[in-house]
Formats: sequence, structure tokens, C-alpha cells
Amino acid sequence: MSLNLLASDWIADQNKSALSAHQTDLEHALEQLDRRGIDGRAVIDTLAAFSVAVPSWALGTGGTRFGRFPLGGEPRTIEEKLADCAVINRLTRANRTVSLHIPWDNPDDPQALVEYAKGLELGFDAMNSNTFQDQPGQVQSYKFGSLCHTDKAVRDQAIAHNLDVIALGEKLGSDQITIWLADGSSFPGQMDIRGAFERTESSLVEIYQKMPGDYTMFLEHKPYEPAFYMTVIQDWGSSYLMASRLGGRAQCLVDLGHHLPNSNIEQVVSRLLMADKLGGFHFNDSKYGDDDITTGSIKPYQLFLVFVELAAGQQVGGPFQDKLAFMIDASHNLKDPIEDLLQSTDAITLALAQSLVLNRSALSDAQQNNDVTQAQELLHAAYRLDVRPLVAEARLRNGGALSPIEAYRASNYRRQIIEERGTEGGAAGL
Ligand SMILES: [Mn+2]
Repeated sequence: MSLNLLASDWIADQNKSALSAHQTDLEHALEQLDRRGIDGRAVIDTLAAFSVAVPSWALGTGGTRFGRFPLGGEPRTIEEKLADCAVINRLTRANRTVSLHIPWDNPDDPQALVEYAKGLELGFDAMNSNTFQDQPGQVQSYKFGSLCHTDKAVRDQAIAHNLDVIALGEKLGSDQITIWLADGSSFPGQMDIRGAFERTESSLVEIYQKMPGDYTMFLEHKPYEPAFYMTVIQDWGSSYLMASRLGGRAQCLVDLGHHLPNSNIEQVVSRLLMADKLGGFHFNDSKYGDDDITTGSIKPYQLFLVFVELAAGQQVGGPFQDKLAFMIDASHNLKDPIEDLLQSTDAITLALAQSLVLNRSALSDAQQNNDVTQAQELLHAAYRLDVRPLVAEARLRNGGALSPIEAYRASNYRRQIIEERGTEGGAAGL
């Protein structure tokens, strides 16, 4: 299989020509950090331990409701999706898990899939259920909602689906389920606002109570779309309320694109962290709505500030990975999806690195003394420092590529999978 091209020795070979320039850049970066009293080696250790899950649905070409322009070579099966994820992880060594979407990724034999994934050095992250669209042969329709529906038979079907996803997750070694609460209404008066929340709550309580003891439920809020007037769980406040009513194993998940324009997402992150209700992230970026475009392509400073809040909550370091679920949630309609995910991973890791080189005690002093200028200077000093050599060193140390996109292009992987898989699309699920 084409994966052989991306074996470690091939990547090491690709790295050779850029190695000496990288060493020079790294030494310079470490020197700069040293002058500021920051241990750059410790930063690299944290970066090398970091991993963000790749979503199975992002390997195909996404589209808009107006059209879709497949690139070719899209994975046709869950095995092919995992093969693409493995390529990404071999290049970055920072995407060690995959987040599956059910029923899009329903495996015939879960145990065989676990073995196959292991062979590719991949594990499974949070499972995603889907009650926002009707599947062929489905008895009840989700046209007017799922967990919030007025008809108990529809709610029961949605509850049963979520429990099926949890049971499958158990077989795959996942202990988390992300429930995107897409239910809502498109017109004022269509839905009893309070009743819809209460019905959603009773449905989630049933799922929560039947969840295995080691399982965590993530609630994913969103202000609008697919519904245009209101979503039942529209923001972090409703999400926090619901998660609190459910209990300690229910957490809030922050999808960066699921906020109204100009929302202060880093503040949302801080609040949820403080309340011990932050479960994890869906990383992406957006200009206007839930655009699901490449992380860091529009608001890299916001991404940095989100990581600054995580670092302030002492989520950085050892417990960082255990406490929070980091996932990319993207959809690409122009770029090669693999290149897009490489760029997103790079942006996320860079933001983490920038947050780690922030002089936190000096910032704390500036805040205490109401020295506004100095506070801003300190943030900018961290944000504008070129931390790319640290991120590259973390990749190199883990056996990844110094320049993931260059190595990916040199491998001709896309050309090979177009030959193998053809030019038809469909992997994005919709
Ligand atoms: Mn999401």
C-alpha cells in the first residue's frame, strides 16, 4: 500500500536536506527563550506529548449547499479513512487518534477495525452520534428534532442511537461520546422553548444513566444552523446548565465555529474551566458562521488566547492530554483535505507553543498593577516570537517530518490514491 512511502526512514530521508537549517533556527529560538528565562526544552517536551484527533469526516472533500468539487482519491471505506489519518500522523506525529462519526463510519467488525487501527499506530478518540439527518430505512424522522422531539417515539429512537454509539465506542476503546445538539426551530412560535430544553434534558438523562461508569459525555452547543431561529442548546450557558443537571461525567465541548461572530471564546473557555465543565474542543476557524475552515487561517490570535486560558488553568503539561479532548472538526471544499488537516494541526500546535512561551508571572504582575500597556506587550512578545522551530523539533523528535506539507507532496500520496480509489467523492458524509 502507498503508506510504505511514508514509513519513518522515508521521512527521515526527506528531513535530511533541511536538518542543518533547522538546527540553526532552533538554537536561535532557544537562545531567545533563554534570555527571557523560559526553558525552551521543556516547551518542546510538552509539544512532543501533544496530540489532536483527526475527524474521519474531514478526509473527503466537503462542500457547500451550492456545490461540491471532489479532488479525487477520497476514502471509500473506514479503512481508507484510517489510512489517510495514518499518513497525517506519520508526518506530524501529533494526530494519534481518530474521531469517528456514526453511522457514517459504522464498521462491520469493530474488533478487526481496532486491530487495523493499531497496525497504523492509531487509536480512537470521542465517538460522534448523528441525529441531525435521517438514514435510509429509519423509522422515525428527525425533521422536527431528535432528543427534543415532541413525540416520545422519535426521542426514544435518538436515545437508542446514542446508546448504540456508546456501545460501539466501548468495543473500539473510546470512552467519550460527543453529542452535537443540532435540534432547534426555524420560526418563532414553532417550538416551546422551555419544553424543548426539558425534553432534551430527559433524553440526555436516560443516555447519561445508561452510560458505562468510565464514559464521558460531551455536549456540543451551536447558536444556529441547521435551525435558523433557535437551537435548543445554543450557547455555553445552556450547555453548562444541561451538563450541570446531568452530572460530573457530562462536559461542555467548545467548537470554535459554534459561536456568534465576535464572541469572546477565550472567556467562554476560562469560565468553563473554572466551573470544571470544559470537556474539549472542536478546532476550526470561521469568518462569519460555522465555516469549518482551516484552524488558524482567520483568527490565529484568538486561537493563541484560547491556549493562554488553558495554560492559565494549568491544563498544560502532563494532565493536559488526559483532561481535555482535542479534536479538529473541519470540512474543506477547496484544498486537499490531508494538506488542510496538516495546516490545522500545525496552527494548533503553534498556538500551544506560543501560550507556553508567555511570561506568565510578568503578565500576572502587569494585571495586578493595572499596567495595560505592559500586559499587551507581554502577550504580543509571546505571540510574535517565531516558535516554529520548537514545533518542528517536537515533530522531528517523534519521528515526524520537518516540513509535513513538503514531505506529503513529495510522496505523491494523493496521485496514488486517485489511481487506487478513483475520482468519485462521498467521504464527507453529506
Ligand atoms: Mn463540531
